[in-house]
Amino acid sequence: MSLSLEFAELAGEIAREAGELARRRRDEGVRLAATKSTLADIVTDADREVEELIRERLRVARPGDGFLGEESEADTGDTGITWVVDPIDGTVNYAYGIPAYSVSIAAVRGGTVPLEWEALAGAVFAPAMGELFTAALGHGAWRGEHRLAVTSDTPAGALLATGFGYDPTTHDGDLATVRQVMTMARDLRRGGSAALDLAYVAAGRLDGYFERGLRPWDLAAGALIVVEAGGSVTLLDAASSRPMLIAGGIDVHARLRGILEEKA
Ligand code: LIP
Repeated sequence: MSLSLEFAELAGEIAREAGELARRRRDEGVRLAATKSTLADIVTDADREVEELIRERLRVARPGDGFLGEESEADTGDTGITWVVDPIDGTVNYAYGIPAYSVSIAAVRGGTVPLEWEALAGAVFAPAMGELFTAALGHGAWRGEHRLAVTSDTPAGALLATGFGYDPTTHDGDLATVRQVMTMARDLRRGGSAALDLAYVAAGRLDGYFERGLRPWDLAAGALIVVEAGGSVTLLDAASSRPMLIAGGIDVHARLRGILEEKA
């Protein structure tokens, strides 16, 4: 079995186990553990517990690999492989009891600069919906046993998704971006989990997605799933503090890039 397929299988297994833990903790009641960059940027006890489980499973299965997670110390490892993990993506949804949250696990090689790395495998598991999205480099993207493909035709305009950061001072600029992008859209969705938004682009449930300010763990698995489903993913203003991620089928990605590069 190729390394990417082996990693995709491992990521999927761990994402399922971690997601079931997150779902149990949600049913038991969620406790706020702390706030981070702003009052709106929360972390729950479950975020930390789920990341600890994922980290321990990877330590046993892949000793020496690096780890870059949202809620714990980074570790560069010594194998050249790094696991990029968001234990609960869509944390605010999770805290409010909205089912659109996911566990995102990716294996990358060649450093941890988003999209400069070589993504080998990714898994996004949505516990409340019981859906596992996976991709292995060169082996396609899947929802369970179902092969995924991005959309290619948007005669009524593109169904797009986006998101907004935790810093309220960024909202005006992001809303101006939405106004610009709506010229190519039929409608807009704001799901609250970047990993799920990307998985939905890969599954053809969205035509495209754009969002400023994502962290590596928000996008690592979902970006590979989109590419392996025949789509394109680009980080505009990659060197800035709030790079713009765009994702979609080839045509939608090109149209998003045309509008957003002008704006940048
Ligand atoms: C979230 C992203 C979402 C974004 C939120 C937040 P978290 O990640 O998945 O797309 O709009 O601001 O960054 O914090 O739930 O892991």
